Amino acid sequence: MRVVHNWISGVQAPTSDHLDDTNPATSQVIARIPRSQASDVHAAVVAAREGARVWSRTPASERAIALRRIADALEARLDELAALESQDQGKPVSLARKVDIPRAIANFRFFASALEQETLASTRMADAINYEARKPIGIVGLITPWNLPLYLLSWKVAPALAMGNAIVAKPSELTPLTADALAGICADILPAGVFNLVHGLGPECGQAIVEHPEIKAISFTGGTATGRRVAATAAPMFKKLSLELGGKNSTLVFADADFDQAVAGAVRAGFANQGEICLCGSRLLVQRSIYDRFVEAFTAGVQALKVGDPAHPDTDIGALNSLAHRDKVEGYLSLARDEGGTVVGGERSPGPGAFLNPAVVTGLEPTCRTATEEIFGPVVTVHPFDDEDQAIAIANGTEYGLAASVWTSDLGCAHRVGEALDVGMVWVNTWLHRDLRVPFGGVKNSGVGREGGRWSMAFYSENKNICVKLGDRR
Ligand code: TXE
Repeated sequence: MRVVHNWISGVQAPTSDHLDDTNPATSQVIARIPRSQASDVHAAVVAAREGARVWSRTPASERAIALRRIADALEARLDELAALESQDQGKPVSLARKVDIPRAIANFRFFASALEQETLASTRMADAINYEARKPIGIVGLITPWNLPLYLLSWKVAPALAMGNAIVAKPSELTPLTADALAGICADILPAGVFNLVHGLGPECGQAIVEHPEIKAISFTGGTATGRRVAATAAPMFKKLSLELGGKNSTLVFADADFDQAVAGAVRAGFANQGEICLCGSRLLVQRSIYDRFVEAFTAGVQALKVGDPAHPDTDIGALNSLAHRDKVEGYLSLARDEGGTVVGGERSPGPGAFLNPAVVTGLEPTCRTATEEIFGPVVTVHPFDDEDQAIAIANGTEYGLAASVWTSDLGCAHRVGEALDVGMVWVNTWLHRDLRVPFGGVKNSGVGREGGRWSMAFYSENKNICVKLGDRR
């Protein structure tokens, strides 16, 4: 049984109360983690004060070196971390090894380079020069969810460190293990107090981070309902806030798309990571002329996905993140039937784990609850459309606005639809094809703000303008 502690001031800090951490594929308790309270968060903030003082004075070139050392340390333990992530989250170890951990490594290397390459603007007046300067915020709070644990934690930690901040971070209580490993790596590389990790429940530990007066910025990724609570606390305190929330993303397939490419793309978009990615394409919109043929091919592709032991190299779909989450997803399958849908798949697998076969749902109105609420599991609803306008109207017909993918061979259609969709990110003839320089984030109930590249650099720093009056001619 692994015993996980908080990491405060570069050392493990035990706490009195604990929570069990379970492997969702076996329902076995694999670790005990702290159930931290406000006092633990405050201890982390006290450590972060000293961390912020030292780190903000550390030259950018040295900060970049530290980020690269963290990346190297993660890379050296890639297989171990992939196995840990898979055991903790339920995802196939092949996915963790190919995506989650390599992306965490890339996050640190990317922001080390971004920091070294950054130049700031100056603006010339007739009798003065303005120049921009960046300052660290000080102590930032990072709160992350259970679907892509190290991928998303590193996405926030790397730029926060690059910009000279100290951190108080809280991973999801459901997936604490790779965060614990990262904290141990940081303890060996960063000055004491720069990276502090506290584990615990959202309403107790997470809330304490959001409301701590010395934590001046919050970057949160999680559900929309929780994001609303985080914003309600942080906004009156005038904290910088970045919210990456839920999604109910459409995959739009036009009749002129490359059929096989679109089928494969729609299957991947719908079911990667068990459908537990905020960017997953959980609403499949198909032009009517190819609808029947596409549904048949798509369903065959979904049924060919191998559901099973996340540790097995051939597994495509592992366990959902918890039995409770599986119950939530099953609740939506029942709702789908109640709303008149036909469900193919969605059966439980025998055994103690939170396994669920992927489900394809047809026959639903695109405005029904199943087709507009975030399920966050291996469930895709399929809907026909006649033309671009109808496809855009259906795709924009949810409270979310995170992402979409458009499959067509007509560039005009791709641009018109891409521009008309009320989302933060559109992929054309691909999905989840990511360059770390581009902005990431959503609109409507999918969140506030953008992170990624220069957007992250700006979020995790305070921009200052200094205007220097030039002396009169002599
Ligand atoms: O997220 P939560 P959960 C969606 C998805 C999922 C739903 C809930 O629909 O079913 O959100 O998932 C911490 N103050 N997404 O329960 O509750 C919590 O401890 C401060 C989409 O995992 O939002 C965890 O560390 N923090 C999302 C983090 O917030 C609080 C990915 C996320 O937990 C808190 C995950 C509070 N009051 C879920 N309450 C995406 N966009 O990728 C909880 N937390």
